[in-house]
Amino acid sequence: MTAAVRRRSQLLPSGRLRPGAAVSLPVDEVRAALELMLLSRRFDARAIAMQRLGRWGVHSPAEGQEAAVVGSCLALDPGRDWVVPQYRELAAYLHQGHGLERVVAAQMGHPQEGRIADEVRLLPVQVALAAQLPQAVGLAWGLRRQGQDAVVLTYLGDGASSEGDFHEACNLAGVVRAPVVFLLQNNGWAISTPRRLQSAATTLASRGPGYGFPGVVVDGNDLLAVHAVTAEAVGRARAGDGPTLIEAQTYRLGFHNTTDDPTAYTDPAELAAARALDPILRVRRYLTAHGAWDEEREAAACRAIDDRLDRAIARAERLPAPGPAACFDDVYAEPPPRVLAQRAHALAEAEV
Ligand SMILES: Cc1ncc(C[n+]2csc(CCOP(=O)(O)OP(=O)(O)O)c2C)c(N)n1
Ligand SMILES: [Mg+2]
Repeated sequence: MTAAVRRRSQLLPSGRLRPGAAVSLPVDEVRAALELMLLSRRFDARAIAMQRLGRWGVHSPAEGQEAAVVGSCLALDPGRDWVVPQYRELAAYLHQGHGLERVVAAQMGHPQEGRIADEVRLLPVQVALAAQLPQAVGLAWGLRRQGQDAVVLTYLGDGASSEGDFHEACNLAGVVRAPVVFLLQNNGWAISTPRRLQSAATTLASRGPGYGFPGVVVDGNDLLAVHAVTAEAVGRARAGDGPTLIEAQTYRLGFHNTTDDPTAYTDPAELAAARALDPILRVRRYLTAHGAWDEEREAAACRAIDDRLDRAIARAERLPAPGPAACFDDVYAEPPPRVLAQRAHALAEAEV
């Protein structure tokens, strides 16, 4: 095991299947996947519009990366497996059973809504880059030691793969053969730092074999290929064969987040080329060719999504305004004295 394996695309940009491709998702599941991809895309558009109105917190869109997120999370059994996210994986939170209305309300100023229900196998968003990865490995190892056959799918970016935590997590995962799948979304950028300045490694997946487990490069804009590769990695992990590092090569079509202006550092020609490879176009073409999608279905799906978003926003607006203590609560099971002191201070200030 010396180099990363490169997987051939299954779903070509034209929407045609590569001859001989072994498709792991039936058409009706691909249709459900497209609906989830559309939900992610429309959620992004709404979040950005709301942020510009001052009604929403900072948002990091997944635009362009929907196949990488949806294709991978659909390989999990949400009643058994866990997701440990970075911060751009809305579709995976929803697949695990975390409610859209909770995500919306948390972003609209209700931090207590960000709490994940005990029965949902999902850890919270992690903004401290790569800090989720040792936790994902610990979770996976612990589940295995408890005799569970659960798998942990954890997400990271190309930028996060330069952090020490990534390497420590991979090292331990390899040694203990933790049932974990590292899904590295290489979207070309870590804010304004391009991939070529991130690492001299030929591929980011090539680090896997260095830690004693497979590294796989996959077309991250190909829903079917991402799903097939992740399903295989999940199967290996479940069978006790240890971790896999998957590098889904995709492209960030939007900005890093709502505080960013990528026109200052991106090349419009590169962006236009990436737009032509939009993963949603590809799945739409595939389903249309199979008679499973048309303009009417698309319009109905978009209406249903917009209704869900409208309802979630209206619900968030009806919630009572959170008190000053809300951002301290639900962070620690047992808050340390420093946090308790800050909380008391915030409450005292609010009374003045
Ligand atoms: C430890 C740490 N260092 C720096 C930052 C600031 N920061 C936030 S996002 C980001 C880029 C992350 O890039 P990548 O991992 O590729 O994820 P992407 O945003 O592209 O999805 C940086 C440097 C941070 N959040 N945490
Ligand atoms: Mg990135």
